[in-house]
Amino acid sequence: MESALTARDRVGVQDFVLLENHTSEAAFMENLRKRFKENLIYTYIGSVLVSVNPYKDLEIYTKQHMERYRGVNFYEVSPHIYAVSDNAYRSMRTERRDQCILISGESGAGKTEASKKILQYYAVTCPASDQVQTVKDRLLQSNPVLEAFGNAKTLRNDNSSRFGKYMDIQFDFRGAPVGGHILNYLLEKSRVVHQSHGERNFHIFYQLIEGGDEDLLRRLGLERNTQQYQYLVKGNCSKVSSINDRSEWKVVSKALTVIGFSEEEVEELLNIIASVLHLGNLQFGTEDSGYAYITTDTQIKYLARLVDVEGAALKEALTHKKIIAKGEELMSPLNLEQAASARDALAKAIYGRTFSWLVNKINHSLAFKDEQFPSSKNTSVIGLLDIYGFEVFQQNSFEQFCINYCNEKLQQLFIELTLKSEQDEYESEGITWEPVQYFNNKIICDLVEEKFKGIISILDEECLRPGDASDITFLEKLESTLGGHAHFVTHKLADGKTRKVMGREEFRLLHYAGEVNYNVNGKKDGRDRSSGEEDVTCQSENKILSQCFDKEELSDKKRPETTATQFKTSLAKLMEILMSKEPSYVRSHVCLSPALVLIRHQVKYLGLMENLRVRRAGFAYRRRYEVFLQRYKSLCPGTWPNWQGRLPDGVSTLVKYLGYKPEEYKLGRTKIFIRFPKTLFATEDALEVRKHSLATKLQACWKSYS
Ligand code: AD9
Ligand code: MG
Repeated sequence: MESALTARDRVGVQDFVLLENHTSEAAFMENLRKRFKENLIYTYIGSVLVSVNPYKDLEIYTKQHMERYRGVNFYEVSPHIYAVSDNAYRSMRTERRDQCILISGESGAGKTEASKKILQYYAVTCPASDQVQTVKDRLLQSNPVLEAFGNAKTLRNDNSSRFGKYMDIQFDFRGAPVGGHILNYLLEKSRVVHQSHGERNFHIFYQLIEGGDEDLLRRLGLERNTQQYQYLVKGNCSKVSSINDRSEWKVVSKALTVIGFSEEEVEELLNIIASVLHLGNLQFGTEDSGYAYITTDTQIKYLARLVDVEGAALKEALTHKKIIAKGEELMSPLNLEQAASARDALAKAIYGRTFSWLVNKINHSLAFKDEQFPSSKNTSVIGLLDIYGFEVFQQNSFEQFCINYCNEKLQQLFIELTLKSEQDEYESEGITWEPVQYFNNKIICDLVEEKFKGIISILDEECLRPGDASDITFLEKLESTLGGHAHFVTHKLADGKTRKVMGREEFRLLHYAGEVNYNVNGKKDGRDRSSGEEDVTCQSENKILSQCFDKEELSDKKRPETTATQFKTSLAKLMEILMSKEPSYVRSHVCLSPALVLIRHQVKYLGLMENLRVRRAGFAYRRRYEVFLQRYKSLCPGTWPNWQGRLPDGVSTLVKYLGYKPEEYKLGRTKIFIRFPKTLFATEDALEVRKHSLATKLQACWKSYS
């Protein structure tokens, strides 16, 4: 039999904290490599789960695996996403505190897969009844629907999330899931009308065309050939070997029914999807006057029928712009280029708003319903955050800017909650402590979001300023305000010369995760409203569209908020939500074996080494005295049934009685700090023994050691 020592040599340690040479990056990488070679894709840093994408199906997500992690302490079993799920669940139940699980990592690292595994774990292991089963099914089925409409093939990931998602799962007092709620963040709408080479539009378009039955396609006026649609051919990549659009279509159609979409709603939803494709095929010609006219009447016919508006109104809306002159509304004609851009703007707006409608509809279906669960007034929540990962492409636009800004905010939260708060806490609790240096990316968050002088403020100003504002004036403004900032670079050098490697329409941000050049082309269009073509959608008899395009909102003369500002506000709210919960972290990595070069970079930017150093020097667990005493007082005659003296004295009496060694714990001002998880587990076990009969316990122990 292999000895424990040789086994460790082969498979590495399951917690980086246990590495002998814990501060060396080489040792860290070696441990990751060893484990990955053995298909051990999960490793801990304390309670943070580090994962490496295996890019193959491992037999580690079976029901038996789920059972193995259920109700078991973190360190008793090998690291797993189920251990994190179970731990959050148990903390929620025992401490009645809302939890969140934050999954971060680059695009393609496995965030979405991880969030699905967590949800599956709860669906299988939590208590069930008929009503709970309906909620579980709906929670699970929301995934294929949202992925169909919000994911797409990119160069980095065949199923890349093109929207951010935060999902709350609500549990009742028995720990059964009774509801859910999804918040969605900035869908990458530009993909609807344009895809880079090797990328696709959102999955749903291909699924519909490949999987929809003949009758349906006829009704929608579609051909079973993706090559026919301008919005689907830009990336020259409609077939992807890892994707079966036809079978996915079946999955999505079924999921829509499970969630509770009526036949009529599905029909209207598909009418909209088809009408986006027809819009893409609209062509314009130029009249002698220089203005655009529509040359493809069939498309107009289909469009008018599918979204239920008058063809003439649609034509007018797509070739004219509404202007107000001397208090009067006039329709001013557009030239060819303007008309094409109005068409694309309308397609993006329709798709974007339909996506929000979809999330809304799912939320209605998931909403906790009092009448179904009358005894569950007080619910607790576990939130799952699966947001687009940091990404760099050859060309990076406004959307990459938002995605990467979002990742900066999440890194900031990670720093706040793990590195900084941990060190701050030792200080405030009066625990002696060797501070660990780390890079704080707050400087980059400020660069983007600071009032008046951050990039978003400058963008707002340029977007809303009437007159000569353009992409270039925006860049100039950035240069004059931010030139010289340590994380901001443009083609201009301080001595007035220019940087050869950068285009004139670009600026570069030095993100915590790497450098990215952003193109300012079209940045100014980061507004959510287009000029007037949307008015026509208000007239639509399609129920979804008429809900999406609210007449009152569109006629509101107030300056609309820019998309960037809306995004900034929604991220700030998200941070508040996350801060109010107890977090668990999953840090996922893309794998590029065997070189692991890419991983080294990711380890660096995810701040894992700093995290490890803080963790190693610190304490695995901390509990407020009253919570600790309340939970374990029954284990010591001196503290049972009630401790009358000072809380720290009670805790001290208790832990001495339990045999804690001085190096295992420290007493702070309001909390006890426990260095090793195993100490707390031993205490938890003692509690179990007390709660259950000794015989059952012995049996369980025997099982776990045999
Ligand atoms: V993005 O930021 O949305 O572009 P994610 O979400 O981080 O990205 P995703 O979860 O979609 O990545 O994973 C990418 C692919 O890796 C999946 O489609 C799977 O093919 C593969 N993957 C990820 N995790 C696992 C896993 N635990 N086991 C097997 C996996 N394959
Ligand atoms: Mg994803």
